[in-house]
Amino acid sequence: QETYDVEQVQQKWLPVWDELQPFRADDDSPREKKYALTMFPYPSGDLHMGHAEVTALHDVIARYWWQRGFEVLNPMGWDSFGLPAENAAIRNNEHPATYTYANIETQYESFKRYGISFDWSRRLHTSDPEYYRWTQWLFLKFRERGLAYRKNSPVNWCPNDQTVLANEQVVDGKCERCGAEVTKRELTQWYFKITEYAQELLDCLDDLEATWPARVVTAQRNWIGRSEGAHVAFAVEGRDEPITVYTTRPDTLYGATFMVVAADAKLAADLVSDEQRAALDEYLTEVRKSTEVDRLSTDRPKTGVFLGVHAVNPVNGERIPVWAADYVLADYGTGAIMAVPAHDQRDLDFAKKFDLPVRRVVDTGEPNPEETYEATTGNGVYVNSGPLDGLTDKAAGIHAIIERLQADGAGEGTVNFRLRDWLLSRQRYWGVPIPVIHCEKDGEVPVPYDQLPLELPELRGADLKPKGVSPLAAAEDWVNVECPTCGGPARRDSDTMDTFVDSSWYFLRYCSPGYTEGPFDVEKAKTWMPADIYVGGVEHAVLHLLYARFFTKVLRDMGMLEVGEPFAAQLNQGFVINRGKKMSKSLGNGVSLGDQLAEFGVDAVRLTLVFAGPPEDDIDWAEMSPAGSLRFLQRAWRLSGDVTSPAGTPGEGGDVALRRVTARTVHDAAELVEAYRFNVMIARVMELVNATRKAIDSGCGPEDPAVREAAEAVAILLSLVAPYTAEEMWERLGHQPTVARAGWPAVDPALLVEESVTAVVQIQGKVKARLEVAPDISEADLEQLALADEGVIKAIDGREVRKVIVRAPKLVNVVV
Ligand code: ANZ
Repeated sequence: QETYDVEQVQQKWLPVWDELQPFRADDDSPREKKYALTMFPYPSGDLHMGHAEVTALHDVIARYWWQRGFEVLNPMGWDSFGLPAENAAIRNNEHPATYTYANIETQYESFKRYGISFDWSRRLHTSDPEYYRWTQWLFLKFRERGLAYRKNSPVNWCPNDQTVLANEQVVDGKCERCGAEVTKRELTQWYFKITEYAQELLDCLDDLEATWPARVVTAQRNWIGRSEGAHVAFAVEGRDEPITVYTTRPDTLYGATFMVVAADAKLAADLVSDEQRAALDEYLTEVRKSTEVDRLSTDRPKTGVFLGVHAVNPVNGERIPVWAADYVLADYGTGAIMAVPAHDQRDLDFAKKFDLPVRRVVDTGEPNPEETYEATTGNGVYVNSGPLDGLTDKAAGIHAIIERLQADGAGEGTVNFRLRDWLLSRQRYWGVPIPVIHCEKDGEVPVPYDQLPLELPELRGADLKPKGVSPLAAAEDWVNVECPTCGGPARRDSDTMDTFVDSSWYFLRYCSPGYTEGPFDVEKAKTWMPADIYVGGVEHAVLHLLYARFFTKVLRDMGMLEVGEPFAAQLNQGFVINRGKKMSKSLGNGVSLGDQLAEFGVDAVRLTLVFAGPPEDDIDWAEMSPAGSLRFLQRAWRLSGDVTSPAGTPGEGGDVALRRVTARTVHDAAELVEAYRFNVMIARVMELVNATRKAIDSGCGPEDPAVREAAEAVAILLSLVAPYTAEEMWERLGHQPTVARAGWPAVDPALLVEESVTAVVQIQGKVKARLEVAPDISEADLEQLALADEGVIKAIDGREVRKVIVRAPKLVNVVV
C-alpha cells in the first residue's frame, strides 16, 4: 500500500509556506476581522506537550476562520522577563538575555515546524526595550491617574534568601525554597489601584458568562469577593477615637460580647494599655511567622492577648473587652471586628478558649450555641435584641440596625471587596525597571517620557544574586542620577515590575507591533479588539485575566480603547498527563514532544491532541494512539491519489449518496468547530474518508466527480488540524498551495435536505400507519396521502371521518 514520507512532506512544505506567508493579517482588508489569541509562552526550554496541545486546539479556530473568509489576526510572542532566566544566569554566570533569547529562537523554530498559523510578522518579546518602553509609559500614565502608588506594607521575608516571597511561596510558615522560617517585613512597595475598578470588574462578568468558561467567571467573582455590610463605630474608654469595625452581620450587634483587633495592625499598638504592652509584643513575634491561609483557617486553635481596654456597644451601651488576635487580618475591612460568638464559629472558638461570654441573638431553632459551642449562622427569630426582637427576616434586621446606626451617627451601610490592590514591585533584576527617580527634595519624580525606555544596566552572574534589595540598587552608575526636576543628586527606583504587568497589554501591542508613537495605534486596536477568542490555561483564571481586564478598562478611560473587555470569548484546555498523573521529573513520566514529533510527525501528534476528547478535558497520553492517527492520515492521503476526474467541477453530476455525505459533513463541521467540539468534527471527517474509500472501491468508482468533491472536502477540513497532509493532498488533487486559504467547501443546500421523513397516522390516538414523505410536504398533500393509505382505510372501516388534524410532515390524527 502506498504511504507518504512524513518527514519529507514536512521538509517540502515549510519553505513554501514561508514564501507564501498565507497568514499575514492585513489591517486594511475589506474582509470581516477575527482576532484569535492564545496565551504567549514563557521561554524556558523547548516547547512541550502542553504547548503542543493548546496551540493545536487554538489553530483549529484560527484556520477555520481563514477558510470561512475572515481576515484573521493570529499573533504570537514571548513573555520573556522573569525568574527562571535570572536563576539560570546566576547558575551559568551569564546574562539572563542569553538564556532568554536562545530559548525564544528554539521555540520559534519549533512553532514553525509545528505548523501553527501564526502571523510571525507581529512577533514580540516583552523583554525587548522597544516593548518595555511602553510598559514603562503605561506605568507612568497610570501613576498620573492615581492608579499607581507606593505604600508601606508588611510582606513575607525570607531572612536566608534575602528576598520577598509571594504568599504562595510560604509553606507552613517556612520558605518554600530553603526551609528558613519566614518573617514579615515592612517594605515600601508599588501598587496598582485595581480596587478602584472592583465593581466594574465584577459587573461585566455577567455579560461574559455566556462565552467564558463558568469556572473562570466564578473564580473571578470569588476573588473580587464583594460583600455588603456595615461600618460600626465603638467608643473606647479613655480614648477619643472609636474603633470602627466592618461586619456583614450588623443585625447581630446585640450579640457582640467582645472586640478583636488584628494583632499586627497599628491600631493594636495604639490601643494597648501599658500593662499589656509586653504581652502584645511577645504575641506579635509568634504571629509574624504564620501565613494568611493559616490565620484564616477555622480549625486552628485560637490565640490572642487582651489589650487592657474596653469599648462600648453603640446599641445597648454594654462595656466589652478589646482583644488582639491573629485570626483578624490587618488589611481586610478595617482590621478590627465585633465578635459575635453565638453566630460566628471563629469568634465562638475564641470565646471558649478565653472564657468570654456568648449570647444568642438569633434563634434558628437549632440547639443554643451558648451551650453547644456550635455557632448558628442561619435565619431565625431575633432575641435579646431590643427593637429587633420578634423579627424573622435577616434583610429586615440588617436594614433596621443600619437605619438606627445612621441616625445615631454610629455607623453606616458599606460595600467591601476582598480584592486588594495589585503589588507590582519585585526586588529582582530581569524585569521592567520602574521609571521613577527618588529625590530628597522633590520626592518621587517620573523619568521624563522622552527618556524612555529606561533600559536595564548590564548585570550578570553573581551580580544578580538576591541580597535583600533589588540587584539594581547595587548598580551604582545606573542608580545614581540627577533629579530631572532640581538637578540635584537622586536615586533611581531599583525595583522591577511583576511580569504580569507585561502580559496585561501584549494583546494590544500585536495590533500594531512596530508602532513608535505609543504602546499601540489606537486605530489599529479599533480594527482588531476585542480578541474574539482567547485560548489558554485555566491556571490564569484570576490573576492574568483580571489584570488584563483592568488594563483594558483603564485604557478605555484614557480614551485609547473603545472596548471595556479584552476577550470576547475564552476556551481553556485540559492538561496533557501520562499514565493518570501529571507529567513530572520526579515521576519520570514526562513525554518529550520532540520525540513524538520525530516518531509520528507533526500532523499525527496534532490530530491526536485534538481528537482526544473535548478540549477542556485532560488527555492521558498513555491512552492515545498517535500511530493510529498517522494511519488515518495515510488513508485520507491515499484518496487524493485515487481521484481520476479532472479538477474544476467537483461534485456536479456525481453520485448523489456520496455527495450527500460530503455536504452533511461540511455543514456539520462548521457547527462543530463553532461549538469547540473539534473531536467530533474529526470523527465526522473519518466517516467521510470511509465513505469515499467505499465509493472508490465498491461504489461509483474513482472517476465519479463526487469522489473528487469528497476528497477535496477532506483536504480542506483536515487543513484545520493536519496542515502538511492536507497540503500534500491538495497538490495531488491538482491544486496550487495553499489549501489553508482554499476557502470552505461550498455546500448545495439541496443535498442537505433529508430525502424523506416518517409521518405517523393515528386513528383515535392509536398508530395505524407510517408513511415515508418528503420533508417539505404540504398539509393538504399529507392528509390526502394518509386517507388514501390502505391500512388507514381498513382501520377507518367505513366510519365517518369527523376531523383530521395534520402536523406536516410528521403527524396525521384522524378522529372518527
Ligand atoms: C460580626 C459577625 C457576626 C460577622 C456573624 C460574621 C458573622 P466577608 O463576607 O468575607 O466580607 N471580618 C471582618 N473584618 C475581618 C478581618 N479583618 N479579618 C477577619 N475577619 C474579619 O466577611 C466579613 C465578616 O468577617 C465580618 O462580619 C466579620 O465578622 C469578619 F454572625 O462581623 B462579622
